[in-house]
Amino acid sequence: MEYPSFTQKHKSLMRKYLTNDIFKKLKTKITKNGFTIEQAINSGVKNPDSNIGIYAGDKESYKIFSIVFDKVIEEYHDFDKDRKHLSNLNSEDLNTPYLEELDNYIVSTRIRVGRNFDNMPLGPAISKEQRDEIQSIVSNTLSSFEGSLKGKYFSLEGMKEEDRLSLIDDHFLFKAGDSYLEEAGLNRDWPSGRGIFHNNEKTFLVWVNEEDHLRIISMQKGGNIKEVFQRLIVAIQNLEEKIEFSYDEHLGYITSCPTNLGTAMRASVHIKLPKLSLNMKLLEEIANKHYLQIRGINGEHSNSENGIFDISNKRRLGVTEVQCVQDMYDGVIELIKCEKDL
Ligand code: ADP
Ligand code: DAR
Repeated sequence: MEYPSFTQKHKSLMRKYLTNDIFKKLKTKITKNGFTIEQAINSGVKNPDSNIGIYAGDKESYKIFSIVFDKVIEEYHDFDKDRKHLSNLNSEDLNTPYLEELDNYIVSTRIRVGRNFDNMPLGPAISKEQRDEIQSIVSNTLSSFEGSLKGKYFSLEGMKEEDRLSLIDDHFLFKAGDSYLEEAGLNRDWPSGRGIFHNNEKTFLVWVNEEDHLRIISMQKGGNIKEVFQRLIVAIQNLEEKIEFSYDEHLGYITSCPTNLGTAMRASVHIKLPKLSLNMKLLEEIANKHYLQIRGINGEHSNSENGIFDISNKRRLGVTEVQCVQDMYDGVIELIKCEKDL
C-alpha cells in the first residue's frame, strides 16, 4: 500500500490531514471487519473534488484511524476530540413558531437522521448477507407500524415498474449513489438489500442501506417545522424499541461519513429566495452566520432551480437535535426577512 499520489486538485479534509508519516503509521492497521485506511480514503483519492474524502467501514475505524478522523471531525464540526456529544429530542424545547407567512416561502420541510445497527459493519465494509439481514429486520419492524406511520416497504430488487415510477414521481427513490459512494464501496451488490418504506400519507420514509443502514425521514409540504420534527421523533422511538443503534458518548450516532456523526440529523427546507438568488454573497453570509449549508433541490451536488434552494443545518455533532432544527429555523427566518427587504 503506497501513499496516494495526490494532485493539486485534491482538496478534501482527508488530503489535508493524511500526511505521509500518518499514512505509514496507519497502513498496517486493520479493523476486525478487515477494513483498511486504503479503503477508507479510496473515495477521496479517486474523487479529487471531495470535500471530506474519507468514510468509516465500522465504529472501530474511528478509533483505529483516529489520528486522521479526529482532525477531519474537529474541523468539519468545530468539535474537539475531548468533548462529549449530547442529545435532545424534546420538541417542547424548540422555539420554531409556525408563522403564517412561512408557507409563502417554504415549499417543503424534511428532517432526516442516519442510523446504523450496533452489531453490524457500516456500508463500506458490510457483506451482502449482512445487508440483506438488515433489510429483513427493518422491513419487518416497519410492517408493525400503526396509525399515521402505517405504510408499505418496497425492496429495490425486483421492484414493480409501476412502484418504481410512483416512487420517482414522489422524489422518494434513491438511485445507486454517485461516484463518492461508489468508490467508498457503498454501492456494492446493488440493488440487493436496498429498499424504501413510506407511510400512506407519504410524510414518513425510511431508506434502507443507502449511505447508512437507515435514513429515517419525516417530510411534508410547507413550513410546519415542529410537526415534521415531532413525527420523526416518534418514528425513531418506535424503531429503537426493536433495533439497537450504534452510538458513542463522544461521536454520538455512528455513521459511515464523518459529516453525519452526532445527531446524524439534516433538517432542510426547500425555500423560494428569487431575489437572494441574485446576491449569492449575501445568501452565503447569512447561511454561514447560522451554520447552514446550501444545496440544490435535487440533493447533494445538485443546483438550485427557479430561485429555490435546499437550506439545512451544517453542524450535526456537538449540537443537539433541537439545536440542529433551531439553527435551520433561525437562519430561515433571517433569509425570509432579507428576501422581503430586497
Ligand atoms: P440527505 O438529506 O440524505 O443528506 P440529499 O441532500 O441527497 O441527502 O437529499 C436527499 C433527497 O431528499 C433529494 O432527492 C432531495 O431533493 C430531497 N430533499 C432534501 N430536502 C428536501 C426538502 N426540504 N423538501 C423536499 N425534498 C427534499
Ligand atoms: N461527497 C463526499 C461526501 C461528503 C458528505 N456527504 C455525504 N456524506 N453524503 C465528500 O467527501 O465530499
